[in-house]
Amino acid sequence: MHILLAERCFFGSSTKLVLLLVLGLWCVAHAATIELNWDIEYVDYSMEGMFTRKAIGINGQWPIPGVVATKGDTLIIHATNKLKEPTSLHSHGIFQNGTNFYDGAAMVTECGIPMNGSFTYVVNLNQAGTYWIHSHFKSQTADGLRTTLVIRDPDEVYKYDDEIILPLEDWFREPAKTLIKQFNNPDPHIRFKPIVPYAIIGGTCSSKKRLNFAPGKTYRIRLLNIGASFDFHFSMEAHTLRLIEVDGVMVKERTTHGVTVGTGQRASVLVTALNTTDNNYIFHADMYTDLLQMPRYNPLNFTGTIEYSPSAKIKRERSAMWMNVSDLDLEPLDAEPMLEADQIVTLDAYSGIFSDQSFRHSFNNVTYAVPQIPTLLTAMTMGDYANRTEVYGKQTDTHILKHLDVVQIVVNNHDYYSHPFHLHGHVFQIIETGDIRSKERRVKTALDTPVKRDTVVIGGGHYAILRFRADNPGVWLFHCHIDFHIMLGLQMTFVEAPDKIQSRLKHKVPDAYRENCVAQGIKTTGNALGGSEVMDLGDQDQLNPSPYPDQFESADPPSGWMLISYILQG
Ligand SMILES: *[C@@H]1O[C@H](CO)[C@@H](O)[C@H](O)[C@H]1NC(C)=O
Ligand SMILES: *[C@@H]1O[C@H](CO)[C@@H](O)[C@H](O)[C@H]1NC(C)=O
Ligand SMILES: *[C@@H]1O[C@H](CO)[C@@H](O)[C@H](O)[C@H]1NC(C)=O
Ligand SMILES: *[C@@H]1O[C@H](CO)[C@@H](O)[C@H](O)[C@H]1NC(C)=O
Ligand SMILES: *[C@@H]1O[C@H](CO)[C@@H](O)[C@H](O)[C@H]1NC(C)=O
Ligand SMILES: *[C@@H]1O[C@H](CO)[C@@H](O)[C@H](O)[C@H]1NC(C)=O
Ligand SMILES: *[C@@H]1O[C@H](CO)[C@@H](O)[C@H](O)[C@H]1NC(C)=O
Ligand SMILES: [Cu+2]
Repeated sequence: MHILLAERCFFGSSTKLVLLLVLGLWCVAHAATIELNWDIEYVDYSMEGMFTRKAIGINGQWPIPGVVATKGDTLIIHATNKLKEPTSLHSHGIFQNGTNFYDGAAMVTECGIPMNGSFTYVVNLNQAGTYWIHSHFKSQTADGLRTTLVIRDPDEVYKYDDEIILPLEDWFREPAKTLIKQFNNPDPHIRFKPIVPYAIIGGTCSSKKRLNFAPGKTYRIRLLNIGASFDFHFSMEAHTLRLIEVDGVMVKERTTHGVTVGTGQRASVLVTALNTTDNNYIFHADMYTDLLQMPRYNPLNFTGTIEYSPSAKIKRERSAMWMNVSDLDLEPLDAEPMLEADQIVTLDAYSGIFSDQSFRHSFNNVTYAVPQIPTLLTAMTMGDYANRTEVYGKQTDTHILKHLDVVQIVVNNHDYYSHPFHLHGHVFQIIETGDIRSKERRVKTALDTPVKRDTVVIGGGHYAILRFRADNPGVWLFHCHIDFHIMLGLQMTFVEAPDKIQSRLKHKVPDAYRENCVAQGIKTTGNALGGSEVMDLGDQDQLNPSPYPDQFESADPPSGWMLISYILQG
């Protein structure tokens, strides 16, 4: 029923309202140091008059204005936490090379900013491309603590006249905590209760969104999926897209009619405007809702306007819009050769009912639980024990990487829906993808130069083989970027070169970092439970929830579909 309500605003494009919110929202700066004061606080956000709910905003605003910088700048964010719980800020895709303690992953690389506390993040922006900033404390990203970070390159390879920053976001009526409670319920009737995702495109309701095009000009559209869970497919009627960037990695130009941007991913496309102002057209930002099991509403088709003239009529022109570009078809401009693996880490992603009677996700049957001491502080303070995985706690699912080894990650997704997997501190080469069961696969050969990304979407029942060089000592998470799946345990930890963490990073940690731990009663030394020995972890069950699966779901969609269709129709 509420789907119908939503249609008035979200599934039509008839409204004549002109809202030129786009670039006005984004603050532009060119200085070598960009210094921002961010009060992180609750804001009432009204979804175009349809419903109002609390969002986590900054300085009283939501959507949160984006940051635009130039390669080589330093971004300094003085963050003050005015929420009723801790918080943190993660710069997604930024390597934090030598500054792992500014990566913002709460209880992994820092203790989090306490209530009423503050922290200053100093982020070196020496990578050009399209990035974003979001909370890495529980599910605050889903509640809105997220914005765009664009780093322009003074020596841009591709030429264009103008730039459009187009964040694609899902949004829900319910706060994330309520949804997580639903999603980890063992009872499928509750777990699959229909929920309605809304879309916010470029900071507004898609049907009100105008991309203002001038004849003959070439635009770089920076697409960023900064939502909580769903992939978007972007396409433009009557226009051709030329894909030039994925996740900050410039690629050889590739022509397409559509591009899929999974949660956490970014893509830049060049689009040359048509030569007349006779017509306006439609762009699509269609949302894939596979994991909701509402086949009738998958995809949800959101559309907005490509506007040449406010008085022109919309001309529909459907083409091969559903085309995707496969990662395996892309080549990075830097032409880095394929890496040879030194070390292999296999991660099997399963979900199911765990022994605490809740539905959870897992890698290798371990559902992630936060340690009592941030993993980075454990690595810094445990001397030679830092070389042993036990010290980090079984449920952080820690793998230790040797400095400069090439690491191959094999990810097998045994769920029936896709997950967007993200690695902190690195980009990885995508070497191979395929179907786990049919063995149908696509492989890069040694002569190829595989594309690199920081987030890869792996389809249901599919696998991917990824490689990266461990040349960035630190503690880096690898996790699904669906906020709800992080909360349900689909996350693991790489501790990269513990000896280098101790020799290079330990002395660089700012005082305020430890003070924020002390303020929350979190110890700043010791193993995952705060002990001083490697073996005194005791009963692993102390880290809730208990890790043992009772029953796993199969890679096939469960038979709840009928039920859901019934609920929707009735
Ligand atoms: C934070 O500040 C508010 C307002 O001053 C106060 O009511 C609250 O108790 C403080 N909370 C903590 C944890 O210090
Ligand atoms: C627009 O006109 C110019 C000059 O006549 C031509 O070179 C270009 O190909 C045209 N572009 C399109 C999209 O038709
Ligand atoms: C969205 O468009 C696709 C392709 O035209 C169609 O298959 C699908 O049913 C549409 N979704 C909805 C909810 O109408
Ligand atoms: C494009 O990608 C989406 C999302 O991953 C997928 O659901 C869809 O089937 C793909 N379309 C094609 C034609 O491969
Ligand atoms: C995880 O559980 C699944 C399903 O019970 C089982 O097939 C698999 O072997 C287990 N994997 C590991 C690494 O224990
Ligand atoms: C980090 O910096 C070192 C040089 O100090 C460099 O060799 C390495 O490639 C960098 N790693 C990343 C991921 O940027
Ligand atoms: C760990 O093992 C490596 C290789 O044996 C060694 O070089 C290093 O000093 C050890 N200690 C730490 C903290 O990494
Ligand atoms: Cu996921």
